[in-house]
Amino acid sequence: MSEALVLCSRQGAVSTLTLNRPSALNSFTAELHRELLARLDEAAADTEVRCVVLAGAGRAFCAGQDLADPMVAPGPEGSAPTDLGPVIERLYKPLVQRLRSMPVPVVAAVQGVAAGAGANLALCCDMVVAARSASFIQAFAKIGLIPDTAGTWLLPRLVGRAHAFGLALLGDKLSATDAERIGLIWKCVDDAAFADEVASLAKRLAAMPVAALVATRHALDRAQHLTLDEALGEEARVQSGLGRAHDYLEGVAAFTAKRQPVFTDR
Ligand code: T3D
Repeated sequence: MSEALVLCSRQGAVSTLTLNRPSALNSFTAELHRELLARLDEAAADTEVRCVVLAGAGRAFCAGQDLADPMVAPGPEGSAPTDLGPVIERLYKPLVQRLRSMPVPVVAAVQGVAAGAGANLALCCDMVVAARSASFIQAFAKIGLIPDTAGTWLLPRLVGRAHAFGLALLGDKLSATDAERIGLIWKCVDDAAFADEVASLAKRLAAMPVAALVATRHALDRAQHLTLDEALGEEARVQSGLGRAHDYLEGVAAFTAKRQPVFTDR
């Protein structure tokens, strides 16, 4: 039997999903898309899961779209051009939407190269931790495309217009150290410390009030389009709901009693 395209493992409340096409640097085929979406759906539906880690097997995180896949590969000269629009609509868009609507925090654990849609897949996650030897490439311009998988939306928000343009137009390899320096990712850690760092971050997030963390994701994203007054109104609205939830009561009770809180909302 062939190996699964997405490996799943569980450590306590942390579910780790590992892209598993190492011979093609975990590049995306339609099958890999389907498997990843299904595994994310399962993690979202499993109330015991409180954090998801997304990783890649072998020497890459993900090299983006598999350019050899007949679904996207240009045909011989003279043949009808391939329409990439439906591929984006049918596969990449739902994947981004799934990631951004996960009911738990999602951590990208980037080892090796993250290129094209693979880079932006990582950037779609709530936090990105990269090994020092990892790198990020907005490879799209090199093959005549624009940054997809939310790249146009994420890049200027993460690093500002100047860096977004530099990364997207040139498509150069950005080291993990520089990715951390310009604010593209949360943290770059030495290779030897990488596994422990990811595991402890994921465990820490899983023990936090994850419903509030997810509400924070949505509030930060929404606020990008709002005036200050609108954002203040949104904060009041969201806080109103969270203030009635178990985790707030538990957090305050634990603080008052000087004990560790046990958060359960999701
Ligand atoms: O097309 C659409 O549907 C639109 C959607 C687009 C989304 C996108 O992601 S577009 C961008 C696609 N990705 C790329 O353009 C990246 C292409 N890959 C590279 O530039 C390099 O492979 C890397 C910089 C990622 C790594 O370089 P290196 O030197 O470490 O490895 P390599 O030797 O180039 O690659 C190793 C193998 O993986 C090699 O296969 P082989 O020769 O050993 O049989 C290579 O062909 C394969 N590989 C790497 N990336 C892809 C790939 N095979 C298919 N698709 C890939 N994207």
